Amino acid sequence: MQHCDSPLHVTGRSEYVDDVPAPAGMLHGAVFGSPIAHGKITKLDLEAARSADGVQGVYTLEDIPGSKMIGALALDEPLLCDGTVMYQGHPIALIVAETDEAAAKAVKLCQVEIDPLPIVTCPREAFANGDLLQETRVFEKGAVDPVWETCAHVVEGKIDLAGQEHLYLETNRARAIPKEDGQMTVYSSTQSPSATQKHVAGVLGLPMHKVEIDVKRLGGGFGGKEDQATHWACMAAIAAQDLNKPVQIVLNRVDDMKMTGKRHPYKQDFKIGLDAEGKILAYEVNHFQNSGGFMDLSGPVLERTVLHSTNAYAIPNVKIRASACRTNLPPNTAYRGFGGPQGMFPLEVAIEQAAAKMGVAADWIQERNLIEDGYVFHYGQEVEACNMKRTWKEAKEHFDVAGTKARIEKFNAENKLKKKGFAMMPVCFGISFTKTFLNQGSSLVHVYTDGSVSVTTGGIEMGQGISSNMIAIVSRTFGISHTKVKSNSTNTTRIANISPSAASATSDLNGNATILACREILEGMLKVAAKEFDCEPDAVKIIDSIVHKDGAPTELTWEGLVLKTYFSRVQLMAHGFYTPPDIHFDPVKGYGKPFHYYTYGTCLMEVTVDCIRGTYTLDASQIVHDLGRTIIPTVDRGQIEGGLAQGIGWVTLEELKFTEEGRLISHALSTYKAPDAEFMPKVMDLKLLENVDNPGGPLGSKAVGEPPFMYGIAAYFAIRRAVEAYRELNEDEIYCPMTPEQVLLKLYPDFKDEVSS
Ligand code: LUZ
Ligand code: MOS
Repeated sequence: MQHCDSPLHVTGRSEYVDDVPAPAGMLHGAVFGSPIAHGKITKLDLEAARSADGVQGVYTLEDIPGSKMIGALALDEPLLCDGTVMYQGHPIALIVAETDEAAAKAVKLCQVEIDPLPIVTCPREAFANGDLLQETRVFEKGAVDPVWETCAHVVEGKIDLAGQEHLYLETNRARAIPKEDGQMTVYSSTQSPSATQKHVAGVLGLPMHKVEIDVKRLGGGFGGKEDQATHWACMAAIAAQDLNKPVQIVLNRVDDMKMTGKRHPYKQDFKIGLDAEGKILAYEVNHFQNSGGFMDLSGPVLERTVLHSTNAYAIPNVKIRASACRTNLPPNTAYRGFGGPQGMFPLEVAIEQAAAKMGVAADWIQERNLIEDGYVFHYGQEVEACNMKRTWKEAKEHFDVAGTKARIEKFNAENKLKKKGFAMMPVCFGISFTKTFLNQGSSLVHVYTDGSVSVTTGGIEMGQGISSNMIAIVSRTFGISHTKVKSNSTNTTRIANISPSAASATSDLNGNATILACREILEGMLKVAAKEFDCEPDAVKIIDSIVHKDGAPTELTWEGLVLKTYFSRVQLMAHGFYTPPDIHFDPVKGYGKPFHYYTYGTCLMEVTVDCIRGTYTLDASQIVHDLGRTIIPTVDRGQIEGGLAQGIGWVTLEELKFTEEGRLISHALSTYKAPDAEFMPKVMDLKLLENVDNPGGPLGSKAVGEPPFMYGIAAYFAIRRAVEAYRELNEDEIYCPMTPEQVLLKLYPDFKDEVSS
């Protein structure tokens, strides 16, 4: 089986929010955002916009009939600005007009005067001002302070880690359609239909049962629509309710980039201590998260940063401090990895610098410190069924790391103006929402009398292939062809209280729920068959749509049995509910067993740097990954390659640049460069770990969405090492991403002085 949407995607027939023909009289919304990053509004003049051609409605905070506040954790964010603008692009007013051109024109007529307040874009500065979104958290295991003096090597440093734009192909959008009796249906490009439902109901002053959210599919989410699709759905619904007409909001690319939050940039201080044999004895890191103007998901993102700060390494003494610093940037949010990548990066820098000091290869230190069964993380969870060392060892052997290293050494000795670099990246990523209550999934399976089957779950199809996985799970659980199964849109009327499609857990949670629903139906069907054959139900099995008795095929088909079941008045639909049984986490103490299990893998990366131009090519990525038993191999491969691409983008080309005034200057595809097919490694090898199982995942599978993102970090160090083969580096602060411009400045540091003077 393959990703079942592929034929639709490549022929342009897959439907997104605004592909469905517009209902009669549909209006279009556009948003007026703040021109500056911080200040108090002294005068807002919307009269010119209100009387512009085609304009039907203008809305500010006062016009919201119900709750004016939204927010994932606390209702801390006014849906429209409450008089204090917190970032550039902060939505101040919604304009609704007959066409989107008219709405966009009217936005330009909005006038605002703002008394500026000091703009803070650096999290260290916000921290120094005491401007935090939550109290600074400290996590400790053992004690680092007494250990430093016992270490043979101690290294300290500072990091400036940039954020990342989600760059989903489909920008944020929603279509709200008023229905009879004050009801509202919203078609939204959201990863969190129930959160959207809750907030739409809240701002409209309606009970949740009067609001229906329907999501066919997303053109990408990557976390950017876990919490921040809500705003546009709420705005469209407010206007739709007021005007009693359908209203659609589709953000253009520039507005989407300016108005929505991104991966959190961090500033970090680290200190690492090792013994003479390369064992890490102590690690201390201080994370200053650049949270942006409101909380959004910053707290949980920071929590995952803390949990993954030691990545795949066993370290006896750990101290982690983490602060969510309020700045005048858009509220930063979930992004594939959810703070995990930012947790792992500084430890890799620390290992890199320790290796330089010790005169050894970084992977020599990495290898000596990998986790294994029995290791207890700083948050209390013990590692079981650990495949970390296995993936590392297989990567080294299968892809001949020794040979690669020798080849690179020879190349670098023979070439003056081209240098190669090589890096390894181990990844251990915890699977489950760290907010334990979110770990629940639901599924509704219908078997129709012709034998066709439909499945609806809480999972959102955002290109990742959740629909295909659900179809595969139904088909395998029933023993029928996947062509008999269809997956439906995600809809809050059919499934209640849906957790976001996030945390890599969508297939696990909804897939296990789907298995339970199918089993319930199957149980009834097999009883009907057993009665027919006069045998026990366990003697009956469906294989390839044929009913088997005692292992031998009968005349009875799936379709035949479905009809018999129907005529026997036995149920052919069921709802399944699943939650992983064994997880618990005390968020105050930061202690427990937050993860149902871990996924493991190792990535190798080889690059070549052009030492005249500062440009680089990625020669090869080689990955050994633990997928458990993959459900659909091509779907999982797509996730691994896509995650790798996005991770590589984060540490190489994608430079999210804000000015000191908080103005995003990489706010379009002309200034923000993401990897393309051409840029990706020339060789991309993937080896799946064999003979592995995962009792925690549906059909023995493992979650795959986020872990491969962090393989991309290898590209950063491979490029760095290639540069170091040309010239010794001397930096006060490590900056990421490693753009070609950065490489050029590293290759020719005097040139930098010339430029700045
Ligand atoms: N979203 C969330 C996530 O709300 N909680 C999580 O723990 C998480 N982890 C990864 C990605 N999204
Ligand atoms: Mo996410 S970062 O929406 O799994």
